[in-house]
Amino acid sequence: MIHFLIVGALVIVVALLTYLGLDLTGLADKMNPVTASAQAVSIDHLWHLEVMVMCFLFGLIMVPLFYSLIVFRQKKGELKDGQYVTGHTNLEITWTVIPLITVLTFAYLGGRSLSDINRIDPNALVIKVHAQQFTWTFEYPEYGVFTTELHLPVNRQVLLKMESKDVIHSFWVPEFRIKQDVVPGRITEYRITPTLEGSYKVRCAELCGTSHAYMENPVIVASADSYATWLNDQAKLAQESQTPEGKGKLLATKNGCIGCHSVDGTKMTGPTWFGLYDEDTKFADGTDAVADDAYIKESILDPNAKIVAGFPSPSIMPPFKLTDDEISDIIAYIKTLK
Ligand code: HEC
Ligand SMILES: [Cu+2]
Repeated sequence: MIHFLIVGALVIVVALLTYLGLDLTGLADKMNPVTASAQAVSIDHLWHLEVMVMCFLFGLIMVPLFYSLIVFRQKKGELKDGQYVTGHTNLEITWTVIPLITVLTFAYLGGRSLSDINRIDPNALVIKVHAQQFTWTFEYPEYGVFTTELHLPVNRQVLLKMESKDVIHSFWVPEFRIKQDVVPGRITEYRITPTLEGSYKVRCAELCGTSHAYMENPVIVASADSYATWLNDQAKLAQESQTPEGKGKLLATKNGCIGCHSVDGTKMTGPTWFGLYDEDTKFADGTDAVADDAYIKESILDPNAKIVAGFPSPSIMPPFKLTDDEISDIIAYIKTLK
């Protein structure tokens, strides 16, 4: 009996120490990035509870193990077999019922948290998300706006309707906690209520090809006012973009080109478009060519025809099926970038 009391006390002490240790080192819950959505709150809460239960289970397993190793060690000269114990109905009932209750409790808490997360706000803002190897494009349907940055107003539920152009991707903003697959051929939904202004990143969380690791775009959560201003500006820009250059810019955004190509000289997954037109381009095989209309057209329709020096072969860029008109609009836009 005395052994049970000692082990019981030690289990509690070890569980508490484990929890304190995890908490001090920040592993208990601080290891998650900041909590930036309403949905994250109940996930964090559940996580915290689970860590506590895990600390207790850790103690419950480790303490009897080490206690037995030390206290019930075979003494010198002791050759007899250990006492043979068999069947203890009460004990068996206990260790069946307690875990059952624990698991059912967590199933209930998990279900409750899931329904919290899926709570539907009929006034949710709808934004379409297009995923493709290897970038994200966001569409604000009522405004005809396409961007490669996701802008969201704070404290308002947003419903993302997500589609993939090619393979399975996964939409993940760690600060929002929730993760959702984006599957070709169907629309998946993702509801989020951002609660903290700031800039985050959406990352693809489903290995989707060679440049999967670079599939990340900015997510900007702003006050309702500055979100509205931004959206109006974008809508105005979209309206004004009826010129070939303007249409080209829109096409470059819609197709995700500017997710890989910068327009100001910054290095991204692909070569910058800044100063590209009419300049000499060097290729991986040592040859070179002037970036004229024909070359740019070929680069779009068949990226593997010529690989720009310093970029991996085969090309990371997927071939795009664009019409001649669309291509000449994009070229008109590229021409303006110098
Ligand atoms: C997934 C990233 C990615 C996307 C999306 C992408 N590209 Fe590219 N692009 C690249 C890479 C990497 C290269 C360099 C390798 C090569 O030559 O194929 C490149 C090369 C090019 C070149 C040749 C550039 C030069 O410096 O000579 C042009 C032109 C081009 N892309 C146009 C486009 C257009 C237009 C779109 C959208 C319709 C687009 N790209 C979408 C990654 C991308
Ligand atoms: Cu992906």
